[in-house]
Amino acid sequence: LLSNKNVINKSSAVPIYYQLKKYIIEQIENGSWKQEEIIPSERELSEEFEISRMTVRQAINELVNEGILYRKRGMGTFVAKPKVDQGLSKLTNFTTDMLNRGMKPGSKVLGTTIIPASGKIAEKLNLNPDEEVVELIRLRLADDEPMALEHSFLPHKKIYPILNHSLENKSLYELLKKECNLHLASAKQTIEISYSGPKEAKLLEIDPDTPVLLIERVTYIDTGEPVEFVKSFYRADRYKFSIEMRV
Ligand code: 16G
Repeated sequence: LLSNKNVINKSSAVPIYYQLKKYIIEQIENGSWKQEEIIPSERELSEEFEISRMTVRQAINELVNEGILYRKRGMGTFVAKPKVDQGLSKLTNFTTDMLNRGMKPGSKVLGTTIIPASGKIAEKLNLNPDEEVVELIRLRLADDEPMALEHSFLPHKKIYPILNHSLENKSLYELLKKECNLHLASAKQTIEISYSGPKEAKLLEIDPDTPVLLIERVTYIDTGEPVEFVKSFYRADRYKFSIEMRV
C-alpha cells in the first residue's frame, strides 16, 4: 500500500505530524489517493511510518478540519472533493458560477407561493406589509449533487411574468432579465455560520449536526430598487469564499 519509509524524517525539526500531513496532501495532489476514496487507517499509517497513532490522528484531524479529508462514521476516512471557491467581488448567479467551473447547474423547485410581505421581508424589499411577494424555494445542484438551499422573496408586482415559466433547472436571474426587463446591478450580502434544520439537512444530504453557511442577500436593480431577498443554506463542506483586498 505505502512503500516509502523515508517520507518521515524523525530527526528533522519539522514536527512529524506535519510531515505526514504534507505526505497525505501530496498523495491527493498527485492522484495516488482519489476523491471520495478511503485512505489507509490510522493503524496502517502508524505501522507503515513507525510513528504513534496519536501523531497520525493529529495529522488527520487537521486535514479533516481543513476539509481535505472527511470521516464517515464506522467506515473510515475519505478524500474530500475540492470545495467550490467562490469570489465575492462580482455579482453573479449560481447557473453561471457552475458553468464557469465546468459543472452542470441544476435546481429543484420546492415551492412557489404568493404571500404578503411580512416585517423583515417588507423591510428588505422596501414594500408595504400588505404588498405581495413571491416566495421561491429551490435546491441548487451541481453535477446532480445538492450544494445549497435557497429561499428567495421577490416583489410580485415586479417579477410576476416569471410565474408563467417553470423555474426547474432554470436561471432566475436570466428570467428576471428576459421576462421582466430587470437589470441587476448590485447586492449586499452577509455570511455566517449556522445550522440548518433536520429537514433542510436531509435535502442537502448532510448530517444535521454539520454546520452550514447561512447567506443573506438583497439584490438591487440599476434604479437602486431591491428585487430579491434571499436566505440560503450553503454546504460548508462544499463551499469556500475568497475575497481580494487592497490597501
Ligand atoms: C446565487 C445567489 C442567489 C440568486 C441565485 C440566482 C448567492 C449567495 N446567492 O445563488 O441570491 O438567487 O444565484 O441563480 O450567491 P440562478 O440565476 O442560477 O437562478
